[in-house]
Amino acid sequence: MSHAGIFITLEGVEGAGKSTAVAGVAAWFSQRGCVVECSREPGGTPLAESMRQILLTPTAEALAEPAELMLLFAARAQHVAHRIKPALAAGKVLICDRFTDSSRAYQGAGRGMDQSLIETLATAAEQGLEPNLTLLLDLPVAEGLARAAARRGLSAHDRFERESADFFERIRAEFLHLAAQHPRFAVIDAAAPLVAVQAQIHAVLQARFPLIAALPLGAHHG
Ligand code: T5A
Repeated sequence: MSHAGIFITLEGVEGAGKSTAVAGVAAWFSQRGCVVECSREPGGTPLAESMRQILLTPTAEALAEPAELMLLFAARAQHVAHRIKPALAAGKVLICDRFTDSSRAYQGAGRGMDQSLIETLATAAEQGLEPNLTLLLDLPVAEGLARAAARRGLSAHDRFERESADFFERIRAEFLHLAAQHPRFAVIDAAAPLVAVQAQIHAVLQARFPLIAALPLGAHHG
């Protein structure tokens, strides 16, 4: 593609299947000749990945809530400036596992932090960037936590996975609230079997990107 790229984000509670879905979205675009990059938040650049370590690793010194919020946005500012914007400027499809909606849901609804502060930080970090499409993988909290636990096996919970079911219920409700407000969202029933989740995602991509959907499979275009 020679024009500005496409920015797609995936959101949802723990274990919703975002990482799994990222690969399916990437395959859909690359089979149609698009150049794709996959990334994640917090993280996505070497410095932002260092911040991810601080954010996810439980430590004796508790991370204060404002520090958590500002560190998330510091990582996001690095990611936007050094990875996402350059990829989009090069005409790529950038697919990101979580973005600012996770801060609205986890820090805003989950932790109860000031949503207007979150929007101020978002304006500073995003520099006008907005996803073209946000796939919300929605499923009951208990199911997501069970999937995440099964995948984790005997390894330790990260800082967020230690939170209560209520915390994740507030997050799920906020994601659904955001999806009802912003047309860039598409809600996917992520409780369905994997093949049905993939089919829903393909249908959304087909509807939102009809020109790309019409390209022959295996096409390469500049
Ligand atoms: N955070 C992040 C904030 O608080 N604020 C922010 O602004 C940001 C950006 C990130 C943490 O940071 C917090 C939120 C998070 O707590 P993380 O390790 O990246 O930490 O956590 P998650 O993003 O939640 O990633 P997970 O790996 O836990 O969940 P996924 O990616 O949604 O799930 P996935 O794809 O790994 O699948 C989980 C398991 O379920 C299976 C998979 O095979 C896998 O084993 N699965 C299915 N099983 C049955 N049916 C299906 N349809 C399935 N889909 C997947």
